[in-house]
Amino acid sequence: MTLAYVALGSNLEQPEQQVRAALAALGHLPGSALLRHSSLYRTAPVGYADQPDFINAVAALETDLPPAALLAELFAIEQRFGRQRSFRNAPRVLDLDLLHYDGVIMSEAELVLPHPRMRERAFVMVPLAEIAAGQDLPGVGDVSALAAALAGDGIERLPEAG
Ligand code: PH2
Ligand code: MG
Ligand code: MG
Repeated sequence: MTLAYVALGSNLEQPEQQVRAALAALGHLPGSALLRHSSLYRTAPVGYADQPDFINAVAALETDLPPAALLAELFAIEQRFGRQRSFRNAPRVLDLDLLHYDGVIMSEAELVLPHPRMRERAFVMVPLAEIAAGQDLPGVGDVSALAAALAGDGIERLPEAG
């Protein structure tokens, strides 16, 4: 079994519900178990600004699936949720990004691990620090320190219930 971290994001069609439903879907992946997930966060769009705020979260999975198979399962969930691909950083019903897969470092057209932009993104690192506090992830660094350096960067934690 391998520990993998997945980022969730949505900014269309009731994003909070999309993210909660996607967390449930991650819990049903074959050969995998959802170990824990962060709170949900409301975050300002990064990259392409003229779009609604996002809801973001990060999940920790334990999985038997190799990275490419896990990625294919994540794409399949995005498809089921009605993801349309138009332009880079366009608004979306659901985005599932494989952030980190144990210590695997790879750079292929379909998949780069760890996720190449995760260290700069508060909407990834702050939720990740909630579930991986104090960890030094290979290829990433000290999660809590990286998150602390970015915290407050257009992100707000949502209350637990609802
Ligand atoms: N995802 C992007 C680009 N910009 N901004 C926020 N706040 N949240 C995201 O999930 C996000 C983004 C590309 O996937
Ligand atoms: Mg993404
Ligand atoms: Mg993606």
